[in-house]
Amino acid sequence: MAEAPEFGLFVDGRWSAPPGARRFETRNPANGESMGSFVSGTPEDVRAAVGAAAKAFPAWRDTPAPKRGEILLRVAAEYRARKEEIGRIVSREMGKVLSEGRGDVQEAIDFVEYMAGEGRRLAGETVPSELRSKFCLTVRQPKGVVACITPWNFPTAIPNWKIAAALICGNTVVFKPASNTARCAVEVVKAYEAAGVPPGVLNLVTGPGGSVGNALVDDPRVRSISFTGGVETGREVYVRGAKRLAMVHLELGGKNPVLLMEDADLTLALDGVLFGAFGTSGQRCTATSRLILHEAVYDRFLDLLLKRLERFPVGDPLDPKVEMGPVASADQEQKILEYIRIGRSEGATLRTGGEKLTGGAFDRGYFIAPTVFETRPGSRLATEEIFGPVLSVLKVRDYEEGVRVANEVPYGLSSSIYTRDVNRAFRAIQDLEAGITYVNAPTIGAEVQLPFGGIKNTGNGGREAGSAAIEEFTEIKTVFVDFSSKLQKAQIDPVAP
Ligand code: UN1
Repeated sequence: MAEAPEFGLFVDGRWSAPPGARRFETRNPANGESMGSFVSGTPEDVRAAVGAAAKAFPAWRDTPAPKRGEILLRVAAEYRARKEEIGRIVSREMGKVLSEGRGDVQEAIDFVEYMAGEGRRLAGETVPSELRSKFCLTVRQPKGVVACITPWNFPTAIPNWKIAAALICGNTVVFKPASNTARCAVEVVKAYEAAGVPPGVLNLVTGPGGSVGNALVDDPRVRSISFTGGVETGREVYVRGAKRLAMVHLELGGKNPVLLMEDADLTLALDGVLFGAFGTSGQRCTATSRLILHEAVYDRFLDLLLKRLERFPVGDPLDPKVEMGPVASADQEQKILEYIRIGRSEGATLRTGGEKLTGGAFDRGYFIAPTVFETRPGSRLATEEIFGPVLSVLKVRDYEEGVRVANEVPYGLSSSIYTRDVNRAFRAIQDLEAGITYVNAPTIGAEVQLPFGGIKNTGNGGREAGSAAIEEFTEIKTVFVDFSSKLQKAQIDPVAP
């Protein structure tokens, strides 16, 4: 087998590998192919990267935002020119099918372009004063050095949601990607390098959460941390950050329902549920992991779903006929198989799948059959995040029960209702406890120009993407300009009409 290409850390505008550095490899989850060898960063590497980011901050902050935007447009052009190449790397390293690999890169392009435009907005407010000859306004200022800690499931899109937003606002960044998509992270950063981002403005440190992640979160020079990942790690990041009063933005899990009512267009819903549940092998925070089915269409829809799954091509993600690739890693595979065992042991009815796929090419990767269980509200299968191709189906009598079941989980990211009743659709928009609600569309597929995030255990109240990203990465400064040439006392001076 060819030697794995070696990649370094990117600190202060240079790729380098500390002499004698420990290394790790990433591998294609479909066949074990090596995707590269990466530096297992240390707390010392983190200190160097934060130092470079801190040094670069004043000049980047003072670069006019529209000029920062021009650099982002060049980043987007790089991704555009290399979309096919990087899309294939995404599919090979993470396992999503190629159309989705390309989509991942497209989402990065969309967001970077959107943020480039923000360079000409970054709006504050102007409001009246209670005194004469006094002007009140707000301006947005960058926070300083920010840490972007990202997951493997959208290995080019999510890093860019954070990095491009942080940079347009004038922050400098230390980027710590999930280890099993380190190669994608290198490609993410290369585009910024090629676009001429000044040294130190964006730094990449690969390596484990225990050393790199914790050192970043604990570094007093890092003002703000943006983290997407699992709830347990998110909670730890929040607590560590809280100890030194850092800002922490969290995007965590989901257990997203499709509420399918008796008047829904079943053909439309069928495509939506299949894509929502089994797209990206169910490894999206937004994946449809619960199908809440009205009893009047329960049997009919379940039959349609199972029939489609009889010929649902699973295999090599680069094969255009394949609809679902492997899951991303051995750990993922174990965790998903464990949930399948839990489902069986708590008495859920397995309708299809429920096993690792074996034989032939399957033996070289982590393939799990698309799995459907009939489950009960409150069961572990129906309430805990699995992050895999496992759909829980729940039967309900009416809309009210459907909403109760939809809301019974500790998460609140995405949600969906299929109905032709416009009144009910609007009620669902009010009733579903989630940061995102789709009407007649699955729970996945958010667009970058709108805020993204959730309630309950999905996060800690913030949103990313859209205009919300600007909130995440700026401080507001309130400014009072008194041009009366005398001391005026707010709340005290009488002002005659
Ligand atoms: C995620 O799974 O963390 O809405 C992000 C979607 C994608 C982003 C998902 N645009 O499904």
